[in-house]
Amino acid sequence: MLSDKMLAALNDQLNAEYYSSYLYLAMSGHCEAAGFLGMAHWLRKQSEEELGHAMKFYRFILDRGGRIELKGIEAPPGHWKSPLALFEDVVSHERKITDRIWKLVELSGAEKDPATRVFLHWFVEEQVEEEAQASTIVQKLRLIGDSVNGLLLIDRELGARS
Ligand code: OFO
Repeated sequence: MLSDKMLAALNDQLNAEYYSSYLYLAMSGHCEAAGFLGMAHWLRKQSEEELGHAMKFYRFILDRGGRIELKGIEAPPGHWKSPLALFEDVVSHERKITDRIWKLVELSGAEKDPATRVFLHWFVEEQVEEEAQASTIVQKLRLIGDSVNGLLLIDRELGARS
């Protein structure tokens, strides 16, 4: 059985994963409207992945006998001044999520809940990968600067995400 504190924190994380999905969908729409179809594709895939993360929390809460508490999803921003600014926001968002996951791990220790701790391991690893992927894109965008050719090349590369 989940403690009340653990359950509330897991339901909060469920909401945070939905917000991540919403944020990346907003970013995808912004990129598509700006003509960066590859970036839009990459971000839509990311948005779908985040829904998968949300459902992992949903499943786990129910499997542990907890109640799902869905809350309103905050509205994400809708405009970014450049692809670089947008992907910098991806990195900083993922860092915030990493921080949240690590705090959940700490709480699972404090609440003496090894099942939640083990469940969270997948997310600890996933965050390392997500931060690394987004940081690589930011690095490339910084190198590219204002080069239109460079932007079109990276757009094509991101459009190949399966
Ligand atoms: Fe981006 O990993 Fe979930 O939120």
